Amino acid sequence: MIDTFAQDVLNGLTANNKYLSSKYFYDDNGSRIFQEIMNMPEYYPTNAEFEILSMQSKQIIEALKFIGPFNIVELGAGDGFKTFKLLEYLVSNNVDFHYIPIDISQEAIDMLSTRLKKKLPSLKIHPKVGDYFKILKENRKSDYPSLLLFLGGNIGNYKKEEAIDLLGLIHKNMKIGDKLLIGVDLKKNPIIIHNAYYDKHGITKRFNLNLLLRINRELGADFKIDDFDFYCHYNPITGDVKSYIISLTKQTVYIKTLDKHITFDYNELIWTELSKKYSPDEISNLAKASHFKPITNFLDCKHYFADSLWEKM
Ligand code: AVI
Repeated sequence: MIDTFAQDVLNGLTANNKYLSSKYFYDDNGSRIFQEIMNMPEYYPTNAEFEILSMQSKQIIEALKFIGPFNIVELGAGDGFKTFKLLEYLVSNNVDFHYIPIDISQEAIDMLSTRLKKKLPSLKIHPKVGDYFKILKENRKSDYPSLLLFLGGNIGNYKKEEAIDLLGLIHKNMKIGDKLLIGVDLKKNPIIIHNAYYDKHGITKRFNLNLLLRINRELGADFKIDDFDFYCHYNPITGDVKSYIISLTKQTVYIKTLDKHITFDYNELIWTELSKKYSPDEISNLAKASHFKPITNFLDCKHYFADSLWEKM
């Protein structure tokens, strides 16, 4: 029996057009490289979303129209860096709410809780580690309405049908009247997007090639990293940033766990990631396709990024 990672690698590398899923980027090393990406000046989503949550907390909370206490449930809370300003605003205005950060990483949740308890001692925090949907299902039983946070623009990493499936699942696990605040990267000057993903420092290249190192380590493969390169391309019409690993030579790689030889042609591509950008109209359509009612978009001053507020009807 091989595990899901091994099976997905086998399916992807034996397909006619090779692919690997970007969800496998985030091993410990990959998560560290992603932190480096978020700290690059060219990677605008981090600052843009931080600005929205820092400057428009009041407007966001007013738009919820919740009467009385409520829950804030954050999917994939991570280090909680973005959410801090929103929480700080609520605590300093004595708003009655409970914060329920969810993450798959125990380490991330522990760090977040320790930090928040220190910085916002009166915050009512109930951290959870594990499956989003199980925890959301539990949360449905709460007497209070909920604001779900799905920040960072992660929805852009899903193809249309996958995004609708995921949002549909989130919708199913919400109560009528609950709200979802979802981070979505916007279509904009293509050069800005190009520079954020095809970065001159080569950090995004390292992020992609780390996936081959992970396959070497976890599945006993013998990828020679120097024989591969990285390419990415933004299509301003569709809004798709597509990232690829390129094989620089005709070569064969052996994957021990799969007992499989994979051959690569000269310049053959492995598609690794989709980072989709949306227009405001496309955001509304995505909300409706997943059975939500779009309420409003909160944008940063440069209109690079949106935190879009939706309601479960
Ligand atoms: C996690 N996700 C929203 C990032 C993005 O922008 O698609 C991952 C990433 N890939 C390359 N740079 C950042």
